[in-house]
Amino acid sequence: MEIIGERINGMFTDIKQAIIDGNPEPVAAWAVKQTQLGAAWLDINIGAAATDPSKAFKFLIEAAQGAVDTPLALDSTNYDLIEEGLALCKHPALINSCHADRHKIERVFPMAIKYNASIIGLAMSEESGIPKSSDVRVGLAMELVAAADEFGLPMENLYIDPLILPVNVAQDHFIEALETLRQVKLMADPSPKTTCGLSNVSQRCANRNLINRTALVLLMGAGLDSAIANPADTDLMDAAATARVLLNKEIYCDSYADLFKSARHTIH
Ligand code: THG
Repeated sequence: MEIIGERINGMFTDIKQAIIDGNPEPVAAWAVKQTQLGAAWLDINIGAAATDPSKAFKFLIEAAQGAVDTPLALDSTNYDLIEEGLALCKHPALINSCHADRHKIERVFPMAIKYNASIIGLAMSEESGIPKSSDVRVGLAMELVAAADEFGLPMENLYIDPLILPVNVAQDHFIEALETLRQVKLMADPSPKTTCGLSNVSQRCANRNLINRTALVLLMGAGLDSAIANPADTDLMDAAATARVLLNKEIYCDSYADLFKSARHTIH
């Protein structure tokens, strides 16, 4: 399980304030903390409020890279911003994300090849929006898989996101996401990796951490390889480590949970 640390996101008030103040400290602190807790990538998202998105994105990237060597997941719907970000990244990055629309695929996949980046491909499009049915989601995911072949993106550099919605407003969607993961793993050979925005599932719900970790275990059982999540949620990380043992993906030993959580990238 690769954790993409979700915490450097202008949606959180401390990061939003750091952007406003131009203060790299809170960003660097979350970069170090998430890395120490085992994050494989750090998601970088300016949130909704930035007055100068280009400046804010550059600020977050440089603040994170000043603190750690962990590769970055550039989270924006603005591809010009993503391309500026890729040019700043010291390590091969993860482009978050590309919808299954032809004009977006033609913009994003060549950019990934140029910068040796990976891509999160979303099982949605302009025409279908976020489809409810797993069949439509799988069809869109397979268009992204075909694009990887067409543009020469190694399949292990493509992460399919089945799309997770808050369970209190879209309770009927989660099982469709599970089925999408299963089908994508069955249909594509070699299969792409999979990921999702885990915390979406519990937004504006009570007992968020319990919902997040229960969802993560179910998703892992269906074929989830990675998640955008907060590695500072210790119970979540313990549940993920335990699920890996139960799914026979980890050799059992008493310290398995600690091994899973230990930092794999350098902290400056
Ligand atoms: N797929 C992909 N990328 C994504 C998402 C996805 N990026 C953004 C998001 N979804 C994943 N990241 C988050 C980060 C934070 C929260 C949810 C998802 C979150 N934030 C608090 C909230 O809204 O309640 C913020 C408030 C606070 O705690 O301060 O839950 O699906 N590819």
